[in-house]
Amino acid sequence: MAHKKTIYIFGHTHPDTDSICSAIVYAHFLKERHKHNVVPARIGELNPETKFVLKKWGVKIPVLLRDATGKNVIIVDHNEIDISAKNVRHANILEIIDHHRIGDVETIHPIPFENEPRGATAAIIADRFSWFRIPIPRKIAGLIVSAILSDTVLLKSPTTIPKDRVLVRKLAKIARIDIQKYGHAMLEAGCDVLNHTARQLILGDFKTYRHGDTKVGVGQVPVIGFDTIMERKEELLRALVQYQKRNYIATFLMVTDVIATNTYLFFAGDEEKVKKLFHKKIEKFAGLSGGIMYLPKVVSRKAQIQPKVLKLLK
Ligand SMILES: [Mn+2]
Repeated sequence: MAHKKTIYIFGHTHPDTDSICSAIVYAHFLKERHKHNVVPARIGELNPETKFVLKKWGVKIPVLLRDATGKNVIIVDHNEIDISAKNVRHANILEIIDHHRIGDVETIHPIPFENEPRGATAAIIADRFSWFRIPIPRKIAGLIVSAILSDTVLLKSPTTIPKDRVLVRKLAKIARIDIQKYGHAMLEAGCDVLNHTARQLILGDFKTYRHGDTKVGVGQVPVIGFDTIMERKEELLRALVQYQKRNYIATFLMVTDVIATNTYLFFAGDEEKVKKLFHKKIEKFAGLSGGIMYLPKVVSRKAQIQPKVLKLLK
């Protein structure tokens, strides 16, 4: 048999659990479909939550893809150049599976491009196992459940659809885990605020949205209880204001209590414009632009923050 060129499967930069698990799970699926030249990859360092997940299920950390030039690739969990691999424009994109808004990845040839508003990309991939009647082993079930619970914050995010809930219940049985117990342990592993600088907390899970030359950025830090992190609120806001100076019209940081599902939204940028988007009281600090707003029942960047923030780009 002729040697086939390796196909790298990867999610977005600052990879989260869905990006990493989707790559691993889809590689497993393709191998079951007799495509053996696929390799799950990542384009950044793992966060503590994802490390917990891979350890729990005994799965190797995907290889780091530093540059996509000339590579055959499958893109999961994103379809925007800005958050994709270095030189993805010069890669040969074979397929895209995603649950985010349609972005700006372009291809020369038509390719399979599946985009569905689901709780996680891993949920879309899980459906394929059913269509092709490919059994889902315990480990793969564990990874899919982890990805969905992570992206939907234990199924509480408004991005969760009924199909996702059914899927998680089914797969949790195969994985032999209690959804709540496992989910809490996983989120807790991701809430490591003590060992990070303010800048690391802001950039650990940070997304940039662009329209021409203007850009806004939104980071998110998951916490369990606000006490520890809010002791550092002024330090966090200062770092956010500093980061805005990199030509962002505004930068945001969601500090989200993943159990209580409430968010403190930090922002740096035009206060009047931000005020109009959220209509909330703003806490200010002497000598610091920007401020902090409390947003009860807000957990999802994609569903609850991004649509508002994107208005700043128009
Ligand atoms: Mn995702």
